[in-house]
Amino acid sequence: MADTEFTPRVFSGIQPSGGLTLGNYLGAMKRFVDMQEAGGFQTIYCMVDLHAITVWQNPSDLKKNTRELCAGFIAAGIDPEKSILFNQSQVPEHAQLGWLFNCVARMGWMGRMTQWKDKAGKNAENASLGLFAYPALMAADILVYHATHVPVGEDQKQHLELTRDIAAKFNHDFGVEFFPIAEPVIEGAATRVMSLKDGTKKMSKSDPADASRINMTDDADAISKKIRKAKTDPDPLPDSLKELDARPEARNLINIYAALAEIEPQAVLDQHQGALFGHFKMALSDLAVAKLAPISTEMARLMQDQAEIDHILGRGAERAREIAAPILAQAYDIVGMVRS
Ligand code: AQP
Repeated sequence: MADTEFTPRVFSGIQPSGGLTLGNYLGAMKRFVDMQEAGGFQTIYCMVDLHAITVWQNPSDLKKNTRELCAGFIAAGIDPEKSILFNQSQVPEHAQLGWLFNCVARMGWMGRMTQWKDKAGKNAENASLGLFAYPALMAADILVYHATHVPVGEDQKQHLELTRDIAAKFNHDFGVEFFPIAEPVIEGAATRVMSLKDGTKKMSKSDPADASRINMTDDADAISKKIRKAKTDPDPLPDSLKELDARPEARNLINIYAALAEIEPQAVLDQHQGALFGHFKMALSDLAVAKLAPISTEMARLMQDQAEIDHILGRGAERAREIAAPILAQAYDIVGMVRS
């Protein structure tokens, strides 16, 4: 079955494993909004709470972070009428298809995942089985909707390749062409936003150092202070991107500026070449505050009505199940489960 026979459908998710960061926003959420608005796709966005618990989450924080993430999606421009917006655990078909994929994926495939190696570290014996199986559940998240396009940051590229391998192996093993081979959509200047303290490390919501990231709940003062204190170097900005190859912190700030201003990184250099970082950081800080403060204000407003957020999540889950349930039923039938 050719890809074109599948309904063009976008799926992506974000873990409620902490507060939303600028990395999640620029690398994922902002592009989710673009795909919602582009038309031509049905868009499905998920708070992947089952993924979050692959490492320890305090239960009350998990609930708060899930609702805050939902508020973040809406404040950033996801319209729960245009897109389907829900949390993963309210759609049991994800975990049910995930089990089939646990039986399709191979241990060796999982063991090669860099995120597994990074997160389990030297203490793999003590890591949860869920952390190891994470990419099989991620494949189920995508394929339970027969999603054809998956917008993600660069760090998820390897997991997306594994999703394609799982779909292909399932189709091959059972002699069907049932699951689409989903396309990763990794685009823009900010596919990998780096830590403000170390330009070689990804900006991450679970980094213990708060100064390493901009949180989407940070107010104008906090955003300015973090940008002012971001690690840089004493050299002025060059006129070509090539000259930033050995200056990862400088390159990161240029990429952030470009993504926020929706221009190419080279255009940022064209505007600011010769500037010292003291000056450039002021311009970046003004831009970041102008773009992010309205989102954090709206998130705070939405968070005051928890019942409304829960209602949106519940309604989104119902709509998601309408798509997922028949696809899961067909997958179970293909595998040979009696459906009576
Ligand atoms: N720094 C980043 N730059 C660009 N994109 C990023 N994403 C995450 N960090 C960056 C993208 O955001 C989406 C959701 O990510 P996730 O929450 O599922 O998990 P993650 O990639 O592991 O993000 P974090 O912030 O690092 O979470 P923790 O600390 O809990 O592991 C994905 O599309 C991701 O690519």
